[in-house]
Amino acid sequence: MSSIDMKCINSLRVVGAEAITKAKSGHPGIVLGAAPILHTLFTRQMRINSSDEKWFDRDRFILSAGHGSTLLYMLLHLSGFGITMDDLKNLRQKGSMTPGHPEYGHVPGVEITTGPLGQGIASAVGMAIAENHLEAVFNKPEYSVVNHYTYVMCGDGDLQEGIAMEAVSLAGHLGLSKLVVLYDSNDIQLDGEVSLANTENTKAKFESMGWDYQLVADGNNCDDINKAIEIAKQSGKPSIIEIKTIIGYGAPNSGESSIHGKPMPAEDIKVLRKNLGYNEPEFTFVNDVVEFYNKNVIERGQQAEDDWDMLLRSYQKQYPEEYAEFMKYVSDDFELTDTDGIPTYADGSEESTRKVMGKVLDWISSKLPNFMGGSADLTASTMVKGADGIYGEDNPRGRNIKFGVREHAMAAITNGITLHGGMRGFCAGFFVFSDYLKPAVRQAAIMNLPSLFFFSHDTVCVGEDGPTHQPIEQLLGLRTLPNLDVFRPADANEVIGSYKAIFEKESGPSAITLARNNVPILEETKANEVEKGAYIALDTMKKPMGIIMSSGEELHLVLEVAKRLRTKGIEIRVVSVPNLGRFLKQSDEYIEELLPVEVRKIAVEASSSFSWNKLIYNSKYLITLDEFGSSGKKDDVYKKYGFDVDSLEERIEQLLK
Ligand SMILES: Cc1ncc(C[n+]2csc(CCOP(=O)(O)OP(=O)(O)O)c2C)c(N)n1
Ligand SMILES: [Mg+2]
Repeated sequence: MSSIDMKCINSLRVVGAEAITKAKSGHPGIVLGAAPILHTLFTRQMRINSSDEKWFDRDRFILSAGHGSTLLYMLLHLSGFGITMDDLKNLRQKGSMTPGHPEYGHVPGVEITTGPLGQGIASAVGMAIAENHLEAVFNKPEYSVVNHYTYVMCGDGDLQEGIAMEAVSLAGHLGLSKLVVLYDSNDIQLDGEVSLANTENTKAKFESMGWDYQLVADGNNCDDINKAIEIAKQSGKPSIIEIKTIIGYGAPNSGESSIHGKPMPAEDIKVLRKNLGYNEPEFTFVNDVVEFYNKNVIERGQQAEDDWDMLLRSYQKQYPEEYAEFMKYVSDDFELTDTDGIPTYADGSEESTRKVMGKVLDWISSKLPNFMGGSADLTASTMVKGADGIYGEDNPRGRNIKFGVREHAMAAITNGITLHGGMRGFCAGFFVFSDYLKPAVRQAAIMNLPSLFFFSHDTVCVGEDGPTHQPIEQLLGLRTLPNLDVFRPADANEVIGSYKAIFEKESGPSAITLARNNVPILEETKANEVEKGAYIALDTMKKPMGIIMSSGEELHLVLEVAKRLRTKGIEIRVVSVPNLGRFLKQSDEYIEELLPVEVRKIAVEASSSFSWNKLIYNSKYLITLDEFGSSGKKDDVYKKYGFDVDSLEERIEQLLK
């Protein structure tokens, strides 16, 4: 290892510590400890090109330990991504280019928003799946047009997370050989020694899950780190390299948890400089360092892309059709414009929304070759699967991912597939277990990713499985997530309306909740109105005596009630609300048109009442469900909570008196 490596690493350490101290906030421990790891990765391995940030065949780097953001920002600064020294001086400040944790879409060169431990490594598995799949679809002998690695740096905390283990287990099963995890193993975490909470054998654990494991005993030795990465790249399995580092290396309290997340006092930075033998001015990367990165990251990366461009040009000549298709993937140039072959339903036919959705998804897969996903061991229930067979080592062109019962990793992997570029991920599970994966849905919402999440069995009328399987507050939970588009279609027409609304928008994640039971296709529902979130499904001749809002399966009950009450002279308007969030964003005029202020409103939904508080302030008019369900036949369960036509009729009649 050369002295220039040492100089680069020490300047990353000192400038990082200075930036954190200036910000009075941040995590110096990982910056000082792991600087050699990322210096090695960036200067000797990463194929990235800051003048073409989104170069399709770049290596992907995921800082799963998002609290190491300062280190990443410095590397991106030196690698030409447009982050300036002023940005580093503005670390963690309002509106800065250098926010507390890496933010996708905000900081150039950041591949994924991280911070919630475990999410990064799980999404990296999704990126590696996308890479591997695209390799299989497009590469030809002599033409590896898709050929990049997914590198992760994680810490002890990441690997303690359940989501990480779910993802690691699946990655081992899938044999994702181009996934390389660099484990910053410093035996310290926020509260103290890792041994306070862990006694496990990392090597045995990973090897038993189908990974290659290597140990680098001296985390300050770039040559050793690099050698291990070279070996990992050759391996036919995913690889973890456990690199022993010292948290806060060079600081007076190095090796202690107190350096994890507290800015260093000015005196400590003096000691750090002394310990490292570092005398350069404050906030400065000297010319040698800048030139080293110019040559070893920027120029090397430019050359790598130039070489790839040459390869692609001859691929274009040799395989013009594949090239044209590849370019469609690269620019995500797929649109669901025609409706040829879309499932249609005859009047009066019956089908559950989950089955309709399953068929519509199969149809979407037939139209969009880059649509990839699956279910968490519930394909037979959710009806959600990808096309072209099960994805795996023997069928990498398959687009159906068998996630196993790993909901949390499933959603993060879905985000990774989408983040990779060229692909769009989707996944599915039981609605009640959406809580198992919600943090990853939140990540999709924060990143504005167009990931798709499907949830079947969306009310207590799943019946016999009982309260553990009956969602109550889940719909509210999803509706409260900013930037998540939540659909709850009532029948086939609204399922079609939902997918259209999703594919017509620019970006952002969507969730669709679907019902288990067969329902008729209604003449009152309108696919084209779904995009507005709500519309009048059944109106009155004269001014309505009441308005009932409902969604999903309950809409069917409400329409029945309205028709019965009409025979008694009680005229009710029924408003279908397949997407409450969208409806609340409509103009005042539209909301007033559907819900005139002077008319009594009632909401009927077998789910938490809190969803409706923005439209109805008096809980008397909320026919909802705020207790756990119970096991029994679906009709009996529905009746128990008043969600049968007779009970609803009686209650609504009472309320409108
Ligand atoms: C899901 C989640 N839980 C808790 C935290 C808060 N947190 C951030 S870093 C950290 C300690 C992690 O330890 P380690 O990965 O070993 O990092 P090191 O102290 O070595 O830098 C914790 C608890 C978080 N960011 N995400
Ligand atoms: Mg640690």
